[in-house]
Amino acid sequence: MSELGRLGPGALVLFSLDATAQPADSMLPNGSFEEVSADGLPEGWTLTEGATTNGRRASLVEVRSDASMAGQHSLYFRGDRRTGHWQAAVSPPVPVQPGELLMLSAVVRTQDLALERHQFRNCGIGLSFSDAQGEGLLFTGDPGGLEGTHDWSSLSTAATAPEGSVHAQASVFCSMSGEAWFDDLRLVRRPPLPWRVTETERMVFYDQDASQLTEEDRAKTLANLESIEATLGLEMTQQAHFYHYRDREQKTLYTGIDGNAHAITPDELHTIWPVDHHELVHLVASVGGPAHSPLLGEGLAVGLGNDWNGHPFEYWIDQFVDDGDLPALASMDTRTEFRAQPSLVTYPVAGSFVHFLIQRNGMETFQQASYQGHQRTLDGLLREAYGVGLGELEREWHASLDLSSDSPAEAAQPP
Ligand SMILES: [Ca+2]
Repeated sequence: MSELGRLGPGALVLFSLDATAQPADSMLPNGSFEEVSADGLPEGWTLTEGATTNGRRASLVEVRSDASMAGQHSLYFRGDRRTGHWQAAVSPPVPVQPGELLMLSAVVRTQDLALERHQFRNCGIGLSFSDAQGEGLLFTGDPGGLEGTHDWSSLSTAATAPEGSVHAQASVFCSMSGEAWFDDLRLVRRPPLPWRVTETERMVFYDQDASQLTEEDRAKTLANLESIEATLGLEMTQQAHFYHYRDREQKTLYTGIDGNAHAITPDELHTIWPVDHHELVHLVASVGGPAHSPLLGEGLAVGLGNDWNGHPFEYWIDQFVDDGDLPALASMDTRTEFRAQPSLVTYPVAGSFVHFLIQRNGMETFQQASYQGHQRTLDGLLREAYGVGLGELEREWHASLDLSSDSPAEAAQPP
């Protein structure tokens, strides 16, 4: 699965995923934005500056009735390349107890959302906790930020109220060009999972009676951490936190993120597998900087594993070629494009291509490409690091796999 970043000033944070859980009883006042104040804002909510970029205008935030998922209204955001002050809407404070697990969910639809100039890839929801003095203790969120136009999609995030928490607040923000409508924000409590904690020098493992990790499992993961660090020439300075879930359903319910495993940079991984390699690659790689290209980022996490779902990459590539659905790499450039295709195809393809890149010029050149500025295309990233573009490298990659010169890359289109 993917890498997500915690929200923070200037953080590059990735996408939303469909959460299956739809809680019934929300603690959040006016989370559907049906009560509107005289100034066109949701009753009880306030606006604050969520981010600043170069530009003079403030983004537009108002309750609208041209689209809604629940009731008649939604909360609308609009900005463009001239916007410099990106407004966030913050809910009234909700009383919480330390140790409570809270999950925030919402839906969002977008129109022509795009990341321009120095904007931040955020168009989602946040959950913050504060103490009795109103000091912030924790901020987490689902950054959303899917580029393009999307119908109503789920956002969700979960967090345990830290020690000293008195209040939680939900926020909605968008710091990208385009339009976004948010609706149906819900905040619900969940009973905390009965974690058993095993602390080692490098990692802290969390499991439950229903999801026991063995000593051997932990040892394998720790050995993976060391070997990944050696391969990447990077070292995690803080302990990594390894959360092990009973199954995918439990993981989705408690993290708000569907999928078998995911990493949250800089130091968390959540998984249903007893031993991890893939997510640790994301965490260690993030020490060097954020991976701007999903193809390179996921490709590295898969590529260092040397196989995919029990078979070498060649096995999968051969199958895609036989089936005529080996995608052109250019069709996997942006996160939206990457995610629009089945992960059973994108992951082994990315893994194989990155494996080839590392064989070709070594890890340092690959990392140079990975950590370039986020405004560039994959072709631009590669050109700067390798001196040749995506097309040429793709041809060489095909040749290295003994694919015929009339490979289907030109013809293949994303589904
Ligand atoms: Ca509504």
